[in-house]
Amino acid sequence: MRFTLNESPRKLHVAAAQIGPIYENESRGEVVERLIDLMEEAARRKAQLVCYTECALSTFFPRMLLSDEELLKYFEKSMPSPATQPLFDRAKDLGIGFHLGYAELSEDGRYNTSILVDAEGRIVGKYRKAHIPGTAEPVPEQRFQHLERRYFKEGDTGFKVWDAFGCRVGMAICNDRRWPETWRCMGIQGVELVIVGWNTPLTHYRKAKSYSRLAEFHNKLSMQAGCYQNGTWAVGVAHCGEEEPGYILMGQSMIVSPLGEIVAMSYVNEDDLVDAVIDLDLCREIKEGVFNFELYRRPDLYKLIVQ
Ligand code: ING
Repeated sequence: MRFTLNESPRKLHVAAAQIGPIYENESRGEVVERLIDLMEEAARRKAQLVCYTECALSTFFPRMLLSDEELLKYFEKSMPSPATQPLFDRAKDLGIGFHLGYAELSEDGRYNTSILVDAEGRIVGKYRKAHIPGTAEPVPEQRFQHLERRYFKEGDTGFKVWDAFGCRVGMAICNDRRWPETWRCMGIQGVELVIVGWNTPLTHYRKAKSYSRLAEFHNKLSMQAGCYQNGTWAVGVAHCGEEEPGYILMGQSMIVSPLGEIVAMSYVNEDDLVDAVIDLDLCREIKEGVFNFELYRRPDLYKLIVQ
């Protein structure tokens, strides 16, 4: 039996570095150590790109109502920041690229942000979360809040695609993955790999009771549809586990093919590394086939979508 994958000139070894519960009293330094442990495992497995999750540096603080002062301790004022410099240094030593989601404090406001860093330690891409879920005001009867609309401005970067790691790479963050427009904007730019981190509370807010049993299905549905309908690979990375008693975040870090198949997925709710060697030329089966945009797409009929 011929092992042909190695002959594919465009293969990339990617890894999803899932992070388990991060407790409120855990320091940035302790979290970065966990991230570096996962990066070293990725390097041992010869991965070329390790992907972290959304807001990977702290507990998922939008569950709490915080004062402006308490809030600021969760934000990075620069990138690299003093806390994340060791991550950049280790990555450069190991010659491995990475994706990182973090809470960004910039001169024009607070954003839910992610960056793509190449194997030389250069930030080659930056994305700010467009679709900000939850509420700006606490919901009185809820034990856990989801105050992302209080803490983050809606992202202004739009959905870009960069040439990196020998392919076309895009980024999205959490709720973005549920919106087909996110994927299509990158699909139109020829994306071949989408990296998306998530913090998805299984303990859905009260009004979502009707579908909270479907949380894991909706996650797979969003990821698999996005990949298939745009002919792209995706690496999805969870921040998961029980952050405090009764507040449980979903896992399911996964790698999905352009055919819409989940080729690897985490089956635990703690720190975990899920990796795969992906064949980027598989995207062409879709991009030149069933979803050949040039041939089949009808933008003349889609104006409603942007009105
Ligand atoms: N979290 C959730 C997500 O989109 C959510 C918010 C949960 C929206 C369930 C709708 C239903 O996965 C973040 N951080 O966006």
